[in-house]
Amino acid sequence: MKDADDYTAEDALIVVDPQRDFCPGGALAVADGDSVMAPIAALAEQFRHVVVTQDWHPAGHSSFASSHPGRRAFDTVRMPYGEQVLWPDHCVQGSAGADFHPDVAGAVARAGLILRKGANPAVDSYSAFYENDKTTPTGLAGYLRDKGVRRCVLVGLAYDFCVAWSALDARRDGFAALVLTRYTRAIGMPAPGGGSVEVAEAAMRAAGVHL
Ligand code: VGL
Ligand code: ZN
Repeated sequence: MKDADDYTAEDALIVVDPQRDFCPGGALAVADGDSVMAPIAALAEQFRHVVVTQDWHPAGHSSFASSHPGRRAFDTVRMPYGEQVLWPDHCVQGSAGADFHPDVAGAVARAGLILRKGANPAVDSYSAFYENDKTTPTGLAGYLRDKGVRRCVLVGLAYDFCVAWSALDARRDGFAALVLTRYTRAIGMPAPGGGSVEVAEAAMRAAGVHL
């Protein structure tokens, strides 16, 4: 594990979606997700650059199973931009579930940028860098480059979706990427031939993400 002195001004801590809806009691709860919040807040004190992302969907978002009659949460559908998992309604703009978990407040306070994503009703956005069409940038890469950042250190929720996709896109945009798995928790969708954690980890390793 890394010591404090290992982080430099060329590192950015990217705190992915540390929101109530991804914690126990929330709409898309990740088991044990709340347990990483206070540790992330402490970790953030070691970084010059902190970015916090916030999943921020309009009501009726196309990633919600409720927007697809006859479909259920965790089904997969074909969207114009590719395969999309359908989720329970979550992180609706302005809702209590979209708020940051109170235990991560210290990291939010240190953030130079709070990046909201998933606001386009027609396209989901797991990654902090690109919408799920893998084409529409959020602007994060430019922000980080302007700050002189060369490495993204990623933590938060959920490991197998928004953290993994963000790490992959960090690599795609030319950043080194380190996921501190102790500060993440996974949704963990089972699937024949490899669940979401296995798929995400294989992709991250292939892309040169350090775990
Ligand atoms: C996430 C599913 C839907 C995440 C966000 O933060 O990993 N997962 N929206
Ligand atoms: Zn979402």
